[in-house]
Amino acid sequence: MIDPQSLAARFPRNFTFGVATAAFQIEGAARADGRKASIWDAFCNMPGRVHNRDNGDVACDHYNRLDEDLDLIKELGVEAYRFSIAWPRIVPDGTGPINEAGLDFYDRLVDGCKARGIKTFATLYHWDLPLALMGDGGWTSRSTAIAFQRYARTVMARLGDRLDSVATLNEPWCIIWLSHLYGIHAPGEKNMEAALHALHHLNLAHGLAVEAIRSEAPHVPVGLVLNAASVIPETQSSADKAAAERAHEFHNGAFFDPVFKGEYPEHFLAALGPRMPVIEDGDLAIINAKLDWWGLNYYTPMRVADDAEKPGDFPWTKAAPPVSEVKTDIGWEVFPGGLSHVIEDLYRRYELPPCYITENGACYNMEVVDGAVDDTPRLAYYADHLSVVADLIGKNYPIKGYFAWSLMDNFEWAEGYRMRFGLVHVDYATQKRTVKKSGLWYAELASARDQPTVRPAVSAS
Ligand code: IFM
Repeated sequence: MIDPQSLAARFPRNFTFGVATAAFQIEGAARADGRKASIWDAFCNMPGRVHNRDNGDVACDHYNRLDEDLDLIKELGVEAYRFSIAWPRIVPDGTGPINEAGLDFYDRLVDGCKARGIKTFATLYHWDLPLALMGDGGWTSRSTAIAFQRYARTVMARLGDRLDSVATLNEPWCIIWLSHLYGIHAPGEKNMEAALHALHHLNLAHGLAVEAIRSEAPHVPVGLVLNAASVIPETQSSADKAAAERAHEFHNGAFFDPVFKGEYPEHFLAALGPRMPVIEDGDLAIINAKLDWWGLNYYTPMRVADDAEKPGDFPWTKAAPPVSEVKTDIGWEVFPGGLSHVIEDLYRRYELPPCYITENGACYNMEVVDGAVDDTPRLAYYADHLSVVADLIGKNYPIKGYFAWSLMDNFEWAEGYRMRFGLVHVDYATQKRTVKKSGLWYAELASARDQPTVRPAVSAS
């Protein structure tokens, strides 16, 4: 087992270690205090969409266990908590009346963090679009971007004085391709036109939200969290390398290029531009607003090969087999080298601000045995990926912090509750939390920089 103390010693003293969650995945209380349905509530109700027809009605009951869970974060010894704010709690219909009770909950969350000395990293959108907005087409409609700007302004006016950081969106790739083209996430659309419309309106929503954040709370550093693909060609053939470039444009460039260069990628635009919505004058300047930071969510590489028959739409690639035999319980290849690959590649392609690793972690489904959870493979995953982060910092990449995904087991979207990513085990029948072996290890790591010789006072349950 990698010694957490010596790993911690490889990070600068001002490096932030944190844990991350998202509202729909943990809060539950789906109908409490004025919250209305999101697209995920509806998706969960549709047969065949979510494993076991699991839903977010109760989840980890975090809404009702807020203080207990904030105590848990404190016990883990981390400096920061990355959470998301549920739009359907704040503006239940997406537009129209503001729900004060929803804001009150996040007031308590933020104050609770502050009282415990935990920094607050809020994300405004982690996929729970108010269902009412689907009446206008959801993200395919420009009006959703306008509604998001108003929601962002509302949140920042109320919480901005106590946030240490804010992200507009979590993982645009999932919101667009996974949800509007591959049909796996809500709203379950499988249509390129829909995806391309949603793409531009989501990018615009990001830019409009940056404007709103800066006008309401100019002191709060603002960023965007991207699950950039670590695109690796199967071979070094020119066909596979060209395929990897196309894959980069499609999976990364569609988001990075407008945000960091103010344009859509060349080949992407040539192939798909005619099916995009009208890009109004000024849109790209809004989207291209300078950011204070960006977040990378990394789990596994994307290996691609050329698809010589060029079926269907750009980018005409096919999946290449994994190189490592090691996989997590969700079937994702474990390859820490993909993390350094994607960071090095993206800093070569773009002028990027400082970075936080806003998510990294592993799915292993070990259960509690005699009051403990032995999830050694998760611990090894963390140690190996954190070691890569330390190497990157050693090479002067500006990585400022790392958030483990996730604080606790939670609703893993289309996989329901069967896939577990937590440092803390959740027994969904009793809501009992049990810190796993990986959680105890992460607590030692996070606490090590402040008190190099003192072990954190955290127990397994
Ligand atoms: O659980 C998700 C999270 O909501 C977004 N990033 C990836 C995680 C694991 O799939």
